[in-house]
This record gives sequence, C-alpha cells and structure tokens, in this order.
Amino acid sequence: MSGVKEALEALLDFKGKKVKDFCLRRLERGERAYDILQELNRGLEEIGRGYENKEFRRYFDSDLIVSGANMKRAVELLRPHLSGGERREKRGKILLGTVKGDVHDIGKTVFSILLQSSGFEVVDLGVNVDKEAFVRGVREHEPQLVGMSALLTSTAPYMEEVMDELVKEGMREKVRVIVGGRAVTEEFARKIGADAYARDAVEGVKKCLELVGG
Ligand code: B12
Repeated sequence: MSGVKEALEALLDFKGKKVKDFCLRRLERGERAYDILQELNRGLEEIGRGYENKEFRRYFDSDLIVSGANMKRAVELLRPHLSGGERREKRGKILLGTVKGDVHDIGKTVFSILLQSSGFEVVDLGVNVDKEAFVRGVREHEPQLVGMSALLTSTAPYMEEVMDELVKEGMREKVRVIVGGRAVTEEFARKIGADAYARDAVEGVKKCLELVGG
C-alpha cells in the first residue's frame, strides 16, 4: 500500500486504532517521529483537497473531524519521541496562540513540542485567542517571542489586529513576532510587520533561535 493511502486509512479510522498502529510500526522500523507526522500530514493535505473540491467532493465535515482527532492521537503518541529530552540551557520564552475565530491547534502543538525540545519555555494560550489575551499574556509572562497560528484565510487577517494592539499597548518593541499556519505566507507576514514566518514547525524553531540570537 502506498504511503499516502496508508496514511489516509489510518487518519479516517474513527476508532483511532489504525493511526496508533501506523505510528508504532514506523517507530519500530526506526523512522523519525517528525517524518511520521509529515507522512500523516500529506494524508491530511489529501483530505483537505478532497473536502475543498466542490465538483467532486470526496471528504466531508465528519472526515475533517475524525482525521483531526486521529492526528492529535498521533501527536500525543509521538510526543516523547519528538521531545528529545529536556535541555538545561534555556533559550527564551515564547507565547503561542491560534488567533480568534480559529480552532485548529494540531500544527501549533507540534510546533510547541519542538520548541520545548530546543530549550524554549512555551506559554500556550490555546485556540481562538483574541488580541486582548495576547497583550495580557505578554504583560504577565514577559516572553521574548510571540507566535501566532492561523489555518483559515478568514482568520489570518486577525493577526494584523494583534500586531496593532501590541503597538497600541506599547509592547511591540519588547517582543519579536513569528507567524505561521497554512493560511499565512511570507508576503503576508511581511505586510503585517511580523519579524518572521515559517512554513513548518522545524523551520519555525530555526527562526525562533535566530530571533533570540541563538
Ligand atoms: C484537522 C482539520 C480540522 C479540525 C481541527 C482539529 C484541531 N484540533 O486542530 C476541525 C474538524 C475542528 C476543523 C474545522 C474546520 N476546518 Co479544518 N482542517 C483540518 C485539516 C484537515 C488539517 C489541519 C491540520 O491539523 N494539519 C496538520 C498540521 C500538523 O499542519 P498545520 O496546521 O499546517 O501546521 C504546520 C505548519 O503550518 C506550522 N504551523 C502551524 N501553526 C504555526 C504557527 C507558527 C508561529 C509557526 C512558525 C508555524 C506553524 O507547523 C505545523 C507543523 O509543521 C485542514 C486541511 C489541511 N491539510 O491543512 C483543514 C482546513 C484547515 N480546514 C478548513 C475549514 C474550511 C474548516 C471549517 C471552516 C470547516 C467547517 N465547515 O466547519 C472548520 C473551522 C473551525 C474553526 N473555526 O477554526 C479549510 C480552510 C480553508 C481556508 N481557505 O480557510 C482546510 C484547509 C481544509 C480545506 N482544504 O478546505 N478542521
């Protein structure tokens, strides 16, 4: 069975057993946890495309829900293999959140795990985070970095409102901002005045290290 086909079968199994087997089999073969997630991610891409296709709709809301839940199971199962142990050397603190109107959190969770394994302290505000909560978070936790995630084209523009709020509250100079998630592009990040953009979690960690001078 081809990789994507197998990933699709695992993601669409509503009992969640196949996704567990999918991960364990690959771990036993010595595959890296992040590569396993990337393989499942290609399955999610396929489901997303089939969901979007208006002429021949192959996947529906229920498929998004089941595949999302299974991807979360995979992230949890692979978490110990992603983290690579605690580092003593602290790199800095980052405040993370998925912006208002958006409840997608799987990618943000993967990013958060990789950040922690690279020595960052992560304060995760969760999903559907409004600008006031981002500002409160900066005031309370005094992070060096703020990370925003958006998967919907309708919610990405809210990132600009958060940027404006940070300026309004006199906090923009205190933090560096990184944005990501499928609805965000490099060009968009530049337009809203973010300090960095990353396409995926691995690149995101690299950019965060650069931003804190590591
Ligand atoms: C699973 C899923 C859901 C689940 C989410 C479960 C959860 N807890 O997250 C549920 C069922 C809830 C859902 C709901 C909806 N969804 Co949805 N969903 C998906 C799906 C299939 C996968 C997303 C995912 O988790 N990918 C896996 C992770 C690992 O990838 P990722 O998020 O891209 O993250 C990576 C990078 O982007 C990056 N990253 C992410 N965040 C950040 C942040 C920073 C700072 C950095 C540096 C990097 C970074 O790192 C990650 C790892 O490398 C996508 C299709 C797709 N292929 O993306 C649609 C998709 C995002 N959903 C879509 C839609 C339309 C919806 C709904 C509106 C559907 C509906 N009719 O209700 C609702 C919206 C709900 C809301 N208000 O948010 C559309 C969006 C289209 C658009 N143009 O806006 C997509 C693209 C599907 C499609 N092709 O049509 N969805």
